[in-house]
Amino acid sequence: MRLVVATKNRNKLREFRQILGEGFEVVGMDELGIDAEIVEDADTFEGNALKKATEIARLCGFTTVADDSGICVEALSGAPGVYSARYSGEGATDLSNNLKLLREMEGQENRNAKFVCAIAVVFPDGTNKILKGELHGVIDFEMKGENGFGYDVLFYLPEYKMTTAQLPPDLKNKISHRAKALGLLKEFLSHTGK
Ligand code: ITT
Repeated sequence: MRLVVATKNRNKLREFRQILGEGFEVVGMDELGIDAEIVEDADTFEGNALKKATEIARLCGFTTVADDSGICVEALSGAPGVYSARYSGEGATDLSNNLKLLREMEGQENRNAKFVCAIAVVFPDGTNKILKGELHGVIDFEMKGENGFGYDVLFYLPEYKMTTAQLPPDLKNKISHRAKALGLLKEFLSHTGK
């Protein structure tokens, strides 16, 4: 099945390909020559995912999926949440975001956090479905690991004694928030017949 993925994040696209595996032709916006700037102004992951998928589906006419994801930290009242990509402001990078998160967590005893992923799929007939996955962990005291992207270097999983940047990519892609949401998407698609 052909799925257009409405993302500009190459790391997400790579994880989509690894998680969905055979049976799915994952097509990025680059490959279709689409360079739309979508304003992510919803206050939920679901709202932003649906907005991205709807706009790109309208432009390309194919079944389109979008991922809106981020990290929610208990001690920070759920921040950075939907603002994860731009946590440290204009021109934010993974490094500047992680440094800001470490600063905000100084002196915090409660380091519980979760990764959240909302996946929206929009079909050519305009119908849609939203699926969600979460992964629970804690914010580490220093950055560790080379794999993954974003906040993986700070997201520690006590049961594996590693950050998600230290996990082998195939293991992250079995247990992650994105893997859970895409697992539900696969199940949904297998029943819809669209
Ligand atoms: P698109 O909107 O083009 O898909 P984006 O990077 O802007 O790309 P989001 O708005 O969904 O995507 O922001 C998600 C941010 O949350 C991302 O930039 C990372 O900082 C973080 N994030 C999401 N999934 C993650 C993961 O699996 N590991 C680490 N950080 C993650």
